[in-house]
Amino acid sequence: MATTKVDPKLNEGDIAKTAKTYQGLTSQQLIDAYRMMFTSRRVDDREILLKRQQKVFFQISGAGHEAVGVAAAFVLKPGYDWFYPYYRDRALCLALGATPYEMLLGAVGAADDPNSGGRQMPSHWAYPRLNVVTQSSATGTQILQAVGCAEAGRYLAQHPNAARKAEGDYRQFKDVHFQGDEITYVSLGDGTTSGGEFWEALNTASNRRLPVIFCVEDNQYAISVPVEVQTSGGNISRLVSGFPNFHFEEIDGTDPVVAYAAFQRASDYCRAGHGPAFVHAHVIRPYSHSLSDDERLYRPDAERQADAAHDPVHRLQLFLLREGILDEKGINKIEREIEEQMQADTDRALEAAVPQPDTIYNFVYSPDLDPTSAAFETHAAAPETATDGKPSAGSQNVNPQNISPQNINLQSKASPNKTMADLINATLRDEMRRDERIVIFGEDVADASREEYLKQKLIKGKGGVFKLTSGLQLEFGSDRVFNSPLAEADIVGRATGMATRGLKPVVEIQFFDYIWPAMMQLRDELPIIRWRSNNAFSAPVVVRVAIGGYLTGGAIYHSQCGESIFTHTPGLRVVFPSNALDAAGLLRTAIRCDDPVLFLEHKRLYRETYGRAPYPGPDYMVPFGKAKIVQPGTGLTVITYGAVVPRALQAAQKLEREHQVSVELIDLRSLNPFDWEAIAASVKKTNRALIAYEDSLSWGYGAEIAARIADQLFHDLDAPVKRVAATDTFVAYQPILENAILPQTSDLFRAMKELAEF
Ligand SMILES: Cc1ncc(C[n+]2csc(CCOP(=O)(O)OP(=O)(O)O)c2C)c(N)n1
Ligand SMILES: [Mg+2]
Repeated sequence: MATTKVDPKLNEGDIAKTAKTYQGLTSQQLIDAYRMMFTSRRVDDREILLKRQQKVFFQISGAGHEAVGVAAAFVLKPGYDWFYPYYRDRALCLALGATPYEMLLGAVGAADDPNSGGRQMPSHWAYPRLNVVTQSSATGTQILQAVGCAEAGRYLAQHPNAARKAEGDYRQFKDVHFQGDEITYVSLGDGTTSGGEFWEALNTASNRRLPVIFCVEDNQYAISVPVEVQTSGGNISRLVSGFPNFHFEEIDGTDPVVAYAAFQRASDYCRAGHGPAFVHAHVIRPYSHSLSDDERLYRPDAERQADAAHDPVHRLQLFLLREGILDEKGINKIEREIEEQMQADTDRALEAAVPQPDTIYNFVYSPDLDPTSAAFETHAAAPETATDGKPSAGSQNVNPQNISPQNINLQSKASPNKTMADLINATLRDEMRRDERIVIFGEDVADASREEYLKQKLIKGKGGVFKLTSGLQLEFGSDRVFNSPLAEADIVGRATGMATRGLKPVVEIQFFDYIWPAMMQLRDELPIIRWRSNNAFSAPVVVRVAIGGYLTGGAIYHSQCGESIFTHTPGLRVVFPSNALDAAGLLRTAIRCDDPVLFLEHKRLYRETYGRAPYPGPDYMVPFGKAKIVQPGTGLTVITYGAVVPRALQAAQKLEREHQVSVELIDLRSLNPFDWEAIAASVKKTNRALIAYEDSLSWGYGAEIAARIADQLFHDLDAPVKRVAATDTFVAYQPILENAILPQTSDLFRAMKELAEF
């Protein structure tokens, strides 16, 4: 065992009587470790007391997990490495540099709580100065984000210019820093290893040899469910041992010396670029799951007492005494100092200002960049000045008889008018040229993962099942455009981690129908990172999604809509263009803005004759929240978007031709935010409103618009507010059924006529 000199900082009484080191830990470090671990335990105890006094509102402890956290913090570097801890990592955060006072601010929900400003439960750590990234209560969502964080570090090291600031878009407000050899730490409980995202994260980290330390803090229980129910065979190390490229450790996580040595080996391995590490730390949980749980209901006394014998705080205390590093006086002195400071911190925290109710809307969206503003309203370049009007995605119309993407002909026609597919591809290309922070990934989006085939010109490449990303890998390289595994949570979770570091992932979900594995990330993570961290972190990802029906044969799983599920999520911008020009302008706004955006692309419109346009140039933008009046009218207002726009236009033209009723047709273009002013102005003029949408009728997007009109324009109405939408079923395969299910031009015509005649 190596020896070093006793640290001169040690006072007499606290004195280390030995110059030994313990797996590289000096006596002073062990004393510091004790200080941290004891502090962590005492913050828990204090919060528990405050909870019983009803001065705080929730408590979850890190008790029993202190040693492993302190050991990790001693090895890794705050503000240099990155941390995705979970709620038991109080000791880790303290040892990284968070203070007990800051933690108590979180417990009372103070305005100055650095974790969330009183928005999250205590122990949901976020310390930007330490690179501790905001986390949620959802077990396991942090793991894929940590993988994305590590990928971002590697990407930035290879593309250092991407870190530069730039004016005029989100980059102005996003500081990016990287080290080149940083490690991302992520922790989770034994129960959390049961979730799919854990396995997706391990798979990707392994495959890409990412510098991530996965720390499983195995306290044998997930609330009341024991580990053998979660994990086949009861030991997670055994199950993951086959992942290639990993360094594995299985340790007694109640022993800081053992844990320190394990983290040292793990970090050496990761920093050297060999790949990820897996530290399986056996720990204890002496305080029940949380204060809402009483473990005596499911754990007998004998089991709890056996656990208590491994209490890491007591063990280290005994170790320090036994090794003669501290004597009893020294221990008492440390503990007394901590208690005194705790009292002072508690008194201060209890007097801290609470957040004001009128702050609740702060940071739902970026406070810096407003995508509805005039800055995002630019004009199309004259066709000849457009830099790139001929992307490799084709202009051939989709044969509605066959939605199989492979059957789409890719030959561009000579016409200057391009399809929506063309213009989305061209916009992606120009934005990637302009902004090196953009990376594109998703299922099948690359031209070819086996890039040697491309280099040898053996193949043309794929570039998306609908060809929207065609040619981008060829131009920008395989580290900027690449395929993901077939796992939607993997796509969105990693993108979220990357965006937190400052990259701009523009990811693709191949079919809206398959977005649901990513739903936890899309609902509980991506849109809420800014709000829940009180603006300390943000993740302005663009998620492009092919959506919608009218495909003749699309059936249930290639025709779904469901946009209202996402417009119901605060923090997420949702746009849904109906034509090529709007798609280009809205996509550019989505990429340059500072909020996460769900960009819905209707498959039926990708290559439709309706709505083609020349490429509007590399700076064309359409602001969010601004509807387009497709045609003005006075007889009634039709509010719609997406693939219903051309159908409603046909119906409106027929109504005018046959019944001389002029219809004002509004294409909302963006659904959150939406253009209430345009709706209100129109309904005040026509006094009649019909909302038409492709999704099933009940609880759909139009329900909200109808309710607003009824509420705020009641006195302007001459007729009930009407809706036309799909039936309350999924979309069927047989075309006769599909026609009956989805709103058709004839349905729209009938509803418009009835409303006009009311
Ligand atoms: C996705 C999800 N499901 C359920 C819960 C409720 N819940 C909170 S903690 C927990 C148990 C977690 O157990 P484990 O991963 O072993 O961590 P431990 O609390 O034991 O440290 C559960 C079920 C949650 N937060 N998230
Ligand atoms: Mg557990």
